[in-house]
Amino acid sequence: MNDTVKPHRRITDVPPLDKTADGLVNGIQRHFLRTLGQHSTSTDYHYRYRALAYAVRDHLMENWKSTKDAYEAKDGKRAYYLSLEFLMGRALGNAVLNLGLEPQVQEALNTLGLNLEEKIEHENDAGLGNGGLGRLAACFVDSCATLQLPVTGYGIRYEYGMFRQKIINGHQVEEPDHWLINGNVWEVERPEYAQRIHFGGRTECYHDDSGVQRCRWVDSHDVIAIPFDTPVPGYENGTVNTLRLWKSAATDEFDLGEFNAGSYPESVAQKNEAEHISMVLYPNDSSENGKELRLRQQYFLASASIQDVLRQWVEHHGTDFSQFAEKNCFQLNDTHPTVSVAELMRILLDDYRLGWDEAWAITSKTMAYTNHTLLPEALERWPVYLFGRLLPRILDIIYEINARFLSEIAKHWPGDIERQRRMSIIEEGDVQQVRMAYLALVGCFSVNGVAQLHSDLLVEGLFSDFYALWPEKFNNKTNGVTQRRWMAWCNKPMSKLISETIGEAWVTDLDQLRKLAPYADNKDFRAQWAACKRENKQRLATVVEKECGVTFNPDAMFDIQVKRIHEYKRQLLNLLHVIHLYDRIKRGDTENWTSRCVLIGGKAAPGYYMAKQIIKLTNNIADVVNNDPEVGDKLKVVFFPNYRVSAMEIIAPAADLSEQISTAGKEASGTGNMKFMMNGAMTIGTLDGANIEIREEVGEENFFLFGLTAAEVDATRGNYDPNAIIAADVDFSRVMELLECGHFSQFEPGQFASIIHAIRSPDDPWLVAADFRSYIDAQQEAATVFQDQDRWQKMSVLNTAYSGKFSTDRTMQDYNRDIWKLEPIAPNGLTR
Ligand code: B1N
Repeated sequence: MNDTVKPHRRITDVPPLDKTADGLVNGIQRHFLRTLGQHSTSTDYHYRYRALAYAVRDHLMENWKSTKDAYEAKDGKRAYYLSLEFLMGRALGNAVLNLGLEPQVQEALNTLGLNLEEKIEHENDAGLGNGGLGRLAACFVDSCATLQLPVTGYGIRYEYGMFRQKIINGHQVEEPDHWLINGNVWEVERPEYAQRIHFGGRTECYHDDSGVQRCRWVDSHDVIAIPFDTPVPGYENGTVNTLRLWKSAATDEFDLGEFNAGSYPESVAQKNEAEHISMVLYPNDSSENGKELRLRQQYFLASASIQDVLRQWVEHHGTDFSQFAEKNCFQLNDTHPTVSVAELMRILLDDYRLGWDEAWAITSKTMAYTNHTLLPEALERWPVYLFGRLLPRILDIIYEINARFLSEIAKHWPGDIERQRRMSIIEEGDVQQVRMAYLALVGCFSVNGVAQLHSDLLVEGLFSDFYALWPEKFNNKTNGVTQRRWMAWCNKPMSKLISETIGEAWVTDLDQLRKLAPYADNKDFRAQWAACKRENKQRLATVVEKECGVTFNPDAMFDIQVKRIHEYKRQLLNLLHVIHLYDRIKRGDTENWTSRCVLIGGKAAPGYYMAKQIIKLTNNIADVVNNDPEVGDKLKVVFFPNYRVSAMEIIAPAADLSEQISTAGKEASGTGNMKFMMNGAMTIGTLDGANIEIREEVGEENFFLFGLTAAEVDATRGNYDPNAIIAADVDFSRVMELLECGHFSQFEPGQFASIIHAIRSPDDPWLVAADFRSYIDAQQEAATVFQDQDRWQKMSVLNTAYSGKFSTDRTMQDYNRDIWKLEPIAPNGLTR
């Protein structure tokens, strides 16, 4: 540095920020004029939102810095959440809430004649995830910041997030989600921490100076990973953690051959391939697609993140790794980042020249794996040839891990060749495959499922061989959601009523909601509660009117199923019930009728034919039902387009009935179920995933249960006769008749043949017909209870009151107690 004169002020000596409304007004004006170069007559093209966002962001920046400083000073253990998905949604409202700035922001905007709700709509969702798994990661980082745990999220900065869903003639049409188009106020680029990532090439073995044989990865085609950091604020506690997302870029060594031949533009164009890695999120939920680019993404994330952690380690501790495992923990969000196991080995072996045993001791004490699904189609396998071509050195290491592991198996179960074959990380067959889940099981010290049933099924089934070997590795961590976004932020009317009734402590201690339980018996309180729900329903009705052109009556029951469209989630069962209600109305069976507004929303993976058929059927049914004057207000049906985080913020608070109707044993946990419960909806559901725990908490009398259990589902396979079930049930027969006569496909004959076939097939894995009757009966029970509003509101209050377990604050405390073992660190000694 050429700092020859002693400075008068350090570059970081900035006067403190003014937290008043006036201070915010100044901030907004300054950013509008000076940061964004606008003037008062600018048409409002996002600039007013951005000026506000910058002004709010200013208030995060110093806390962000002091959080980093505090973590470094303490030099305690840290954890890293590695995930291909972070479904963050919008940041502005969350930042305002967590900073405790809402009153000032409102006042500042009043002063400027602006409206917060309206400005917020200008922010694109950060839709860097598919569904539950990605949103869970977002809730986790929120809770870690609130608990002041030193946890960093690592992911990919996709240029295009989850596609935007349009509905055209009832069909899903995908549009690219260019979410960064108007800039992103919430990210800070950190080119100084860029990392180099290898692909291709080959392994070379050599003898080092002391004659030890070593390997290295040579002739690789490298890509650069550039980090972009997003602040993750805790709730009013001075902590701001970091979400670090990697963008891919080309190195500046481009093809000289082309260049010499005078093809400068062509050689620069080759940079494309590198830049493609972080271009787009794969839109498959709970299924893999086996594309090479996806494996590139996985290794890109793993390598960049692990190198980043090692860089910081070496900066502070040099190349002594003896304490590394005591001070670091990687949590792998499903198998997607599991190549990290081999990558950490590679760096320790090849770059830092540790011996195998030492490197393995470190790696296997540092990595922890969360499984999110039992569905066989979601279990990742990569062809060995692809691995060998793309990541040759990594494949060597996986082979070595496997060889040592199999010899352990051989010692444990001598002569049990079949077991070795079953447990091998490499699956034999026409095409050899790397089983990513097994790499995780072998390389990690902790393996967890995401709800009790799911964790039990894992050790009984899919992972039973590994459980027999290492029972101590396996544990359950039931999912949760953050009550900051999913109650305090999105449900203002109820939050206010709750805080007035039991105080505000629930915002960081959700078990406090239990104090609401006695108020379920208080008529005045129930009336206020119902008024909040009605206000929320009115708000949703307005959105539905605008988006779908259908009028929802806020006094009807709002019956809602929003989640990815998948056969196992059984949106189809919901539709059969809707058809049944329609049939009852048409035949005049409407005594004591409970009016319903049915809302279904969710995206189908672009290549998932049946899921797309289900969307089309929903829209066709909606068309018939909503336009039949005989039906009127008794039943309305909509398919809510482009379901996403910001839509759920309006939907969850407005729900009366939450549809959680998956085939038992298939939904690992579910998290939408928790958001609805927290917001006072009743659940109609199967004994699946976290539904079981929801029912345990709220009591069976406050839950509409139906359907086969997981064990019964297994027993039903192979002796299932849906046609007999249909024939024996008059209501079901009538529903099928309406479907099969083309009532919902008047001008599209045969449109729903595949759906009809699926319902009638003895091989239907999702057993839709098996649960039809008990589902219809449970729905009738719900409708009857809804007529008794006193009773319904009481149940609604109790659902919220007993939702405390489903806070990610609890989930994170469980991970921390059993797996991470981190100490909370308060920057500047600040806590709440
Ligand atoms: O993870 C959620 C659970 O609540 C859901 O029950 C579960 O279905 C979901 C491959 C997945 N499992 N697996 C995925 C996502 C993307 C992908 O490419 C699989 N998502 C879940 C949170 O635990």
